[in-house]
Amino acid sequence: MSKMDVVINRARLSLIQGDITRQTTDAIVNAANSSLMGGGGVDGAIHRAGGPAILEECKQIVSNQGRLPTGKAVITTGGNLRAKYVIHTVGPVWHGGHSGEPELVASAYRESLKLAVSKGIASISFPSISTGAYGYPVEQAAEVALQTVIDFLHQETALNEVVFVLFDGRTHGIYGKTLERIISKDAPTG
Ligand code: AR6
Repeated sequence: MSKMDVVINRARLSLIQGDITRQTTDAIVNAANSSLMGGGGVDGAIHRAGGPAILEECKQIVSNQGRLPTGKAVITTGGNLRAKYVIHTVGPVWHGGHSGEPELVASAYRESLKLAVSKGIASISFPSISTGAYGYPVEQAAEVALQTVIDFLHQETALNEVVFVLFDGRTHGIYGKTLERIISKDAPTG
């Protein structure tokens, strides 16, 4: 199964395996770090594909408001990307799960979604925040990520599409199983 689609309230929620820099949603989300100066993983890929305009805007943001705290989000142009905007957020580093990691990763998704809605963005793609260099176990991150997006879509109807773009097959598989479990649990019975 390479693509999974469900409808949540007014929006479509999809899981695909792929490269987020190639997505055509209005915005893509970057799993950045607080410096906003780029890095490895998806952050490196987005800056490479999007070109220098993104880093220029990130520098401006940091000079105006300082480093971006974990769980917060800011927006820049998409530069050369097909997406018009990049929303940069910072997930938590995994320290075993008792240092507020679930709340912080939920906040990273929620703040990104709120910022998108405030900018009139209708479609958005997310990577699996924190599960690469930051070491968050994928099973636990998938649960929080999907539940946070689903809860948001139940309350907010301005978005019409949310896509999770999972880079590797293992991560894609875990998100798929997790979404199936959440959907079947939420389904009306009787
Ligand atoms: N498209 C989609 N997902 C990707 C891509 C891509 N092109 N490339 C990697 N991934 P990570 P984090 C996946 O490490 O854990 C950076 O250096 C990757 O396989 O990018 O939040 C930042 O500057 C994994 O599943 O982000 C920070 O310092 C997921 O994206 C730090 O890493 C997240 O992995 C942030 O760490």
